[in-house]
Amino acid sequence: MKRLSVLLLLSAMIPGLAGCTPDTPHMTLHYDAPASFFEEALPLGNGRLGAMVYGGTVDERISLNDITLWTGEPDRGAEHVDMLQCPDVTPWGEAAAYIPQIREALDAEDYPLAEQLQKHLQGHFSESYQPLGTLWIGHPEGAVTEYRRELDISNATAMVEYLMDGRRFREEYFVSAPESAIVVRMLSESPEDATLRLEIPHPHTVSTSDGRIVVDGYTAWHAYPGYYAVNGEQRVYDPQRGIHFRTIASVETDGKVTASEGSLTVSGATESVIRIVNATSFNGFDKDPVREGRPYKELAEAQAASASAKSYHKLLKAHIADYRHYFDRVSIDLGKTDPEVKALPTDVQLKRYADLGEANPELEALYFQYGRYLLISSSRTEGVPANLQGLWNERMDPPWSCNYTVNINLEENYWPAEVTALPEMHEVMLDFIHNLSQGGRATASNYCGVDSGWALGHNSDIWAMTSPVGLGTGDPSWANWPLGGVWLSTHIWEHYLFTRDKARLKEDYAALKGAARFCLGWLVEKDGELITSPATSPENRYITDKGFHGATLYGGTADLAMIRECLSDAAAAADLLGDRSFAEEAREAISRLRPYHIGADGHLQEWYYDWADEDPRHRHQSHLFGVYPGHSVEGDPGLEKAALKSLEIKGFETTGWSCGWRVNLYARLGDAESAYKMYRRLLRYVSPDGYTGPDARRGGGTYPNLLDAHSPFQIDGNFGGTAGIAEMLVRSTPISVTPLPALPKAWPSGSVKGLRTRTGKTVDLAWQDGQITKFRCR
Ligand code: FUC
Repeated sequence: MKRLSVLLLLSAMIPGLAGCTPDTPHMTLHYDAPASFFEEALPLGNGRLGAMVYGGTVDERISLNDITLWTGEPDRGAEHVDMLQCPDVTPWGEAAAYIPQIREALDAEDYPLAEQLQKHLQGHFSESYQPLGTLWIGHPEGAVTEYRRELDISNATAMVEYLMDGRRFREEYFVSAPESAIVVRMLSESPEDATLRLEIPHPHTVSTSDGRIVVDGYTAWHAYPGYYAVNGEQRVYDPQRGIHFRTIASVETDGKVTASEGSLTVSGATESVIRIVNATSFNGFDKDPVREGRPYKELAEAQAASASAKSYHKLLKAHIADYRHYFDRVSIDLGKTDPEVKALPTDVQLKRYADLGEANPELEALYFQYGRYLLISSSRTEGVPANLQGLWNERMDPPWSCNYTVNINLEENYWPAEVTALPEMHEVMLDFIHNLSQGGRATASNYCGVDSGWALGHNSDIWAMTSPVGLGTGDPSWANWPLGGVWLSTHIWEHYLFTRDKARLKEDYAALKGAARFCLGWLVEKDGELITSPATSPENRYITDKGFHGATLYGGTADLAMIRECLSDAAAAADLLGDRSFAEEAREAISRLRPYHIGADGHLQEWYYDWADEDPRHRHQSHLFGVYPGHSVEGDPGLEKAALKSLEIKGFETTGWSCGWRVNLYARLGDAESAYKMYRRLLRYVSPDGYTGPDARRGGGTYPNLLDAHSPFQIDGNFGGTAGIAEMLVRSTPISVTPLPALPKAWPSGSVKGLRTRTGKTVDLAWQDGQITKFRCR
């Protein structure tokens, strides 16, 4: 490799990597110090591989992920339950027998008994998403000045630049989708040394030679969630089971590379390029990753060979072109930020935004586009959607197993997908729904006694597990909720409306119809109306008029809202695809569903009776499903007013994803100022979890790296926030488009291009002093 000494000139030649000035057209997150915590590091990803860049000057840390690296094996339903040998679990095949008993208890208004019996309808927990490891790069020590760390979301590249004892260093990073590789380039003005080491937290072997580190490892074949261990065991390993992987890190340099045990030393280099590839044996949700696994070693070798055959610039050019193909579809301008404020590091801007209530429309627009960036970066692997943390996780025992939580979180991840023109990313989730609909048949039958269609509880994993969780000891408020498939399936019709892709709808129709069939089998009649029994309203608890605090009831509003939506989507799809009798059957059921009720406080009633809430400000608000993401409240002024009242009771203090949801709810209800207030609340600065200084700020909001703080980190709030801005700017139904339905005073003038609508059309829009100056539907 030729020596490069004119470092700055070189970086200025590379689009997207040039030093950033306040006027740069690129959207960047930028910082004046390395990250000490995960919540300060910068996420990069190609939809399968992920990297978190810390930008350290002495010890550079890059956390690595592969979205297909999970614990576990294909979900085996019945066998799984028996295998666990948990004393509290009802044996497979016997759970549904409890349903008539629960219904009886509910008919007799014996809520404590119904609550207790619900525990018989609980199966195993999901498996856990795993980190791949960490690449450590050791650099010489010295005094650091002029430090800058940056993530350019217009190009999906990161860079770090600084002077070390007056010598300039620069590192550039990206994760290429066309090449399936993480690429790091290290540049220095004078010849320098560096050491490279891969730290892998799984059982593994490592070999080093010819400028390469090769790791072969495997994950646990089973893991229990952090809040549940059997015999103190969290993970169970067996070299003959579980997902296997090979990671290869190779270095190309103008210096010299020497290999020693597990590490590589580069000496006397001004330019080195590191390429990291990884392949796993995961071969689909229903394939044993050992016996039927992908040839991961060969795949990794082929990827390494392909990436090594291309120059850095070629790799970079292909990466940027690939990324911009998606990212450039939408542009937004919400107004200009004071250039002095914009020049401040992103974390400082975020703090001032919260503390001073400062106007910062460019930060608001950056957060919007960041959600799109994150979705493109984490959702491009067939059948493996973005999980609770997208794909960025460093922990072996991550919060909530970093799984798919379906009583809001997974769906919220995909709210921005269609409206911000990323339908390809959404298709990854639609493939996952298809997988769920397979095992979900046994779940519907075993846990719900419904022998048509499919059902899913509130958790899933890469194995598309569908059983309700809890192992017989879970609290029914979260463990007992079989409507995951019903909610998820509404994404199928949304995708059709936005894309008008009838061929894709045909592929997905069986899953949508299966979810609707489950609804028809699960509904029961009470006083001439169709309701669910038992029901829960995700994670909320009521207080009955007799003072009982519980979660199990009949006729919960959330269930009925989701069922209404699913049935009406299925009926519309059936019409389109000529399945007339099913359309009729679904519509007949809709006409008999118990309608919404308005409570004595003027709020949209969550429970069958107008009971009090145990926690009236609870983060979940599933009874408002019909407002957003559903469509059954829109256009009914009485219900809209009641929904607003419910939101008023809930207030503005809540977790990250809940803030994101409420932005959308307020926007859909046309309350622009509350939507904006909620958006600002979502962007409230939260300290990294590990930071313990006296000024630490906790709660829901946004971390320094603009990732969403539930807290802990959960990516759903980012996606909810992005969808929320879109919802404030354009509202659509299958036959109408409303520009600026919830424009706040804070954005008097601006423009947005490329938002998509349920009419199948794309919208470009500009406004000045609150008045629309341009509106184009194309
Ligand atoms: C649901 C939420 C929690 C969290 C978890 C992953 O259970 O109630 O707040 O988001 O999912």
